[in-house]
Amino acid sequence: MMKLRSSPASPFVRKVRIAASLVGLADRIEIEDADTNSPTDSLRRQNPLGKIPALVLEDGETLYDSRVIVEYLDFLAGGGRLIPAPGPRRFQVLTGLALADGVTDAALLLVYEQRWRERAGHSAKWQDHQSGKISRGLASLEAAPPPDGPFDIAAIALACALGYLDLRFQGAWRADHPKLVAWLDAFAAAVPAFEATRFRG
Ligand SMILES: N[C@@H](CCC(=O)N[C@@H](CS)C(=O)NCC(=O)O)C(=O)O
Repeated sequence: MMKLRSSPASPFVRKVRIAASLVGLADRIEIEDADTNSPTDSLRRQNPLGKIPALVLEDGETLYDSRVIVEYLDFLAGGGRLIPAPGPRRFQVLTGLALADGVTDAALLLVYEQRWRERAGHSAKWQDHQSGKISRGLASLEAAPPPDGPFDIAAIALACALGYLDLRFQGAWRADHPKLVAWLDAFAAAVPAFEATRFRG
């Protein structure tokens, strides 16, 4: 069995779990929680960055980050299912992935600001800077929403970004992004792993 170092609320872990399910490899992956804050957790030996997800292969080698893991799973499944083969479409999908992951990164930084810094150290300027990435990213996706399938790595990443905004920011994005709301509904209906990996903390 491969081992996925995880945490139940992580949007990047969710992306890998949904990808694994879509390519039919979920039953070859054991989910093992990691404590990213603990210096003694083996995670920091598996991934010096101390970040999840990290996928420990059967021979002990570890792959990270989520994009690399998804590419590996796609490769194991025969290739070209979640990430197109080299060609123009591949670069469009990878750019869509970068945008969705960038929204998630900015949302995580906002959460980490609350979690890691004392209140007196909170910076409105920094928070605005990160919020701007989220709002511009969502505005550009609302203007040209992705297709309602087939769902590739960019679509999975977007669903996880929106799911994370629902989880940590009370779904405030929904009011101004009706097309993305409809898109996420279609994704959830077509991809049962989305609901199955929802954090219920
Ligand atoms: N680019 C990475 C981002 C992973 C990431 O930010 N993971 C978060 C949890 S969702 C984490 O491990 N945070 C702990 C830390 O930054 O120390 C990926 O795609 O896997």
